[in-house]
Amino acid sequence: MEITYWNKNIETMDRPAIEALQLQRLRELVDQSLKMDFYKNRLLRVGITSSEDIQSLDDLRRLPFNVKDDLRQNFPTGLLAVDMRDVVRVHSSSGTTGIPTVIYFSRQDMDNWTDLLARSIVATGCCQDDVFQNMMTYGLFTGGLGLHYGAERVGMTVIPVGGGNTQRQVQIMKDFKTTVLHVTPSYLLHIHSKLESFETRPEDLYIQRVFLGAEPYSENTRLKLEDLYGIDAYNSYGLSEMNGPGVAFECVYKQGMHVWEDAYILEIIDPETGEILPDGEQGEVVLTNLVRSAMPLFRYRTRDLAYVNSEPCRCGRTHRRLSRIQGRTDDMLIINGVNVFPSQIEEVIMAIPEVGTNYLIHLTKIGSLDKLAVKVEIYSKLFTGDMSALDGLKAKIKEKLRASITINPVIELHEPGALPHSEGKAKRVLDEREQL
Ligand code: DLL
Repeated sequence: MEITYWNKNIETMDRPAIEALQLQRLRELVDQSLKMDFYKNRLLRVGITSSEDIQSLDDLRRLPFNVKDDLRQNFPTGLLAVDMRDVVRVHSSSGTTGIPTVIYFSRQDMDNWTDLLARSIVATGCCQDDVFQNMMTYGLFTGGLGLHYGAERVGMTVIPVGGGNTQRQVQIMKDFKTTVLHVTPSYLLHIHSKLESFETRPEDLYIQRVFLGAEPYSENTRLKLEDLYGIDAYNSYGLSEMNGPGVAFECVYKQGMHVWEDAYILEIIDPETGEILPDGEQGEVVLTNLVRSAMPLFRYRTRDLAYVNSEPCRCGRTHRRLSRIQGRTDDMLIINGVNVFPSQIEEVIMAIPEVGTNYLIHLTKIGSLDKLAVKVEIYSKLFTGDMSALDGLKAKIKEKLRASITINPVIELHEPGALPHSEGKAKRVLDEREQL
């Protein structure tokens, strides 16, 4: 396989060089943070008074963690490290669960972020010849504009469609012979269920590669999408607090996402104790942004659960890889006392060929017992009126789920389009236990 790099020197740096660069940048970050009231108080409390206190990367663990609430409490400008006139971009989380979290970028920050995205895009084998259709929402969400700038820097032909309007998306794919898509996995699944109504077959499209991210999805969903469209799908991870996308991205080998370690320090911790876990063990992802001048942020607890693969990658990149996000510390469901991650359910149902492109996990309560219903859309050709075939399919899904999650779910089969769908991040769980 041909391997292309955006910045070969940095991407293939040996480990000691990466760590030396991280240490230098960490020390700069500490000095910069000591100039800000919020961080200064926290750092002084743990006895850090200057970058002299950071002698090795191990000293990172002396720094306190930061969490989403710290950003909220400092809304809107408490964590801004520069004059507002030096800020060239603001992004923010949607704020649907409370006060939004705001992220500021200086011109240098924008340049660094864009470069990380260009690097990510080239790692998947894309180049200037590609036509890039960006179906992520433009606006305060980082998914749209982030990749937009990165793709332009690579020199791809960028089509900034944004999310939604499925028929137009498909028409644009055909008109401009789009070769690369950026989209949430749930929306790409949904688009497939609509193709027939637009008299389009996947073979009529020119898509070769797709960047999937912004929401959790299982390996079986990736395989299903690759199969349905005949594409290569690459996992892309990031979060607004760490700029947005471009924290970690898969290379052509698709065996985990390279975390750009010249720009971020990655730690995996035990979410209960805060103890740092060795490579290979699953825990909470903690990230330090080493190159953001307008809004420094260190040891940020993401709540995402994953593990690190430090084996060398065949692509030659030396930056360690992050596994698929296995779930979030705050999305684990406790169903009649059993811990279940929605991703476990998705992993099972997406491997069943009859299951279509949408599903919903619905939780209710009957008396004191939790009831789990898994609603799945199946392909319309299966609704032939043969009830015993449908009953057989239900039983099959139920049995596979029971074997995996040890809970007996109720299975509902639906026609394509019957369940709510999203054009951005999907809401896969409807938990109505509290209200009942
Ligand atoms: O979703 C940034 C992004 C945009 C990433 C486009 C990739 C592509 P937020 O809205 O702040 O930022 O949401 C961040 O989304 O903490 C994860 O829980 C989840 N997430 C993002 N990428 C993935 C992924 C963007 N590849 C939150 N797999 C993160 C699983 C993901 N979860």
